[in-house]
Amino acid sequence: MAGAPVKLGSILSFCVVFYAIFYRKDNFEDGRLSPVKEHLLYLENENKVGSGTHQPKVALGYGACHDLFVNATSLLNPRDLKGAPEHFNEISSKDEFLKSFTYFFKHGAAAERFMSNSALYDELVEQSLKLPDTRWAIGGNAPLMANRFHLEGWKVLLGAKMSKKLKSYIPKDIEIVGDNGNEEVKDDIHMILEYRADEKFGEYKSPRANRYIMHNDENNPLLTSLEKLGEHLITFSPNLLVISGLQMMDNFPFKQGDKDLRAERLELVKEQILSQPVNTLAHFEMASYVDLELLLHLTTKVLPFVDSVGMNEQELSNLNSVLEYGKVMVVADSNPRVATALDQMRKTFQLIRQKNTDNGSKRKLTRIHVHTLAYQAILTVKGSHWKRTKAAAAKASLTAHRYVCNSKNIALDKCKLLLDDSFSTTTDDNNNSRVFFEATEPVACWDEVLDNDEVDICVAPVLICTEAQLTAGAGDNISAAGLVLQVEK
Ligand SMILES: *[C@@H]1O[C@H](CO)[C@@H](O)[C@H](O)[C@H]1NC(C)=O
Ligand SMILES: *[C@@H]1O[C@H](CO)[C@@H](O)[C@H](O)[C@H]1NC(C)=O
Ligand SMILES: *[C@@H]1O[C@H](CO)[C@@H](O)[C@H](O)[C@H]1NC(C)=O
Ligand SMILES: CC(=O)N[C@H]1CO[C@H](CO)[C@@H](O)[C@@H]1O
Repeated sequence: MAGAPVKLGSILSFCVVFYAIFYRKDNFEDGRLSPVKEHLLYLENENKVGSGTHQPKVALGYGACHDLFVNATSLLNPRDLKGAPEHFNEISSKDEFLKSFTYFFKHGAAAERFMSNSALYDELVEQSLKLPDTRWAIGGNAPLMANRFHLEGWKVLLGAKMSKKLKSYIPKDIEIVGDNGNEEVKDDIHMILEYRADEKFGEYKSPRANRYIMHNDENNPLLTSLEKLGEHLITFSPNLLVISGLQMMDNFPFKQGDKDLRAERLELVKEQILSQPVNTLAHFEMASYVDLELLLHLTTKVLPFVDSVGMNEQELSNLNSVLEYGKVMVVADSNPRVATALDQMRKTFQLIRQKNTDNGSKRKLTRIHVHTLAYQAILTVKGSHWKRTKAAAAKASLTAHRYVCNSKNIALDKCKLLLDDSFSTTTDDNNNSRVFFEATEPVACWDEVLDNDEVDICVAPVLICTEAQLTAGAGDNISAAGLVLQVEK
């Protein structure tokens, strides 16, 4: 659950590098950059929340991990590869590990795999620690989002079982619940095996920079902090509950005979959401899932019961595909047209709304946030609890830039816009509705009727950072930044 790698990391890093190379030259010629920046900042400044007595409260689950960033080609020796690269759902031996790694390396594709062989896993961690460039960081969607809410002045409750050491990465004001206080906790470690574009591994060459993530989690797949979080929710009484980290259950060997532990745990997630009064808004943070059974569980146990969903373009295509066709979509267009993403958002909205009805849910989906390299799109139902959609889209956009450039200031010579001067709002050939993108009014918002409700859709361009410093954790920062302005205490 390396936060980012799971999320938009890989695609983003590739694209950012790509655009950095190809679009540097005409940066300065884009007269839109300066007014776009000024107006996005204006929207952000005009809409501050989370100070003084108006401090809103957020509770986040589940889990945390210690990310170990490792140079993949330094750790592994291509001569150990016996046979052709191959893909496995889970890894149990060094042989499989090398084949699996090489398979994704030669495609430059992001992957996240569970390693069932703990002894081998520990050995690899030990070897990694001997390499000079290996570094630690805190990982997991819940802690990364928690930090962002805290930074924005919220009161934060985090459900995660973590060691004292890992807790030291989290600001003191954030209340962490998950263990019973005196137990010795062993953190789940995620190995983030990084490689650059054009690196060589034996006879193979990576077409682009990416990372292969491996985990051997014990706590995260079981959502071990769920019960403790539940106890604290009663008195904490959050304005917003964020459900994330469920992708750690992907491909985890849960079944023992007829018993399906995963379905049981997810049933408890559902109950946790239902235990909250309806004026506590519930948000589900999507992630990169490949296990169809798990995805189908999400469509019956989580999605019908939340008010909001956040995701990147890959996750949107996958979710849409699962809801519409019952099929996983492993890779999608990494830079979709606005019209395509909006159509998928509409479809996803309607399909989840149908589930709200079928399952007699007290909550209805009223918000979808999709973040892509080029733009942020937020759909909210008018008259729902979600406020300031326009400013939220602007803030998410600024956060995307700041995160990737690793700088609070936005330098125009490091910015690039990918949106054209206008875009279609739908791919429907019979409908030529277009939105004109004005540099002095960069966040375009309009109304539509969907599922008999009036919705407000806002699209903000991203000032894409052309000099990428960081990509890990971007999705978590962006999603949290979008939520920050939308909840009224
Ligand atoms: C890994 O190490 C090799 C050899 O030092 C270097 O060329 C490569 O750039 C490193 N890769 C990453 C992702 O740091
Ligand atoms: C939700 O609705 C679907 C389809 O009608 C049904 O199969 C499923 O059992 C329901 N789940 C719950 C938790 O009510
Ligand atoms: C065209 O699409 C927009 C959504 O972008 C919708 O609001 C509008 O009703 C559509 N018009 C027609 C004629 O279908
Ligand atoms: C640029 C940016 O917004 N980065 C923030 C992402 O979130 C972490 C907290 O998780 C902050 O420390 C970063 O400053």
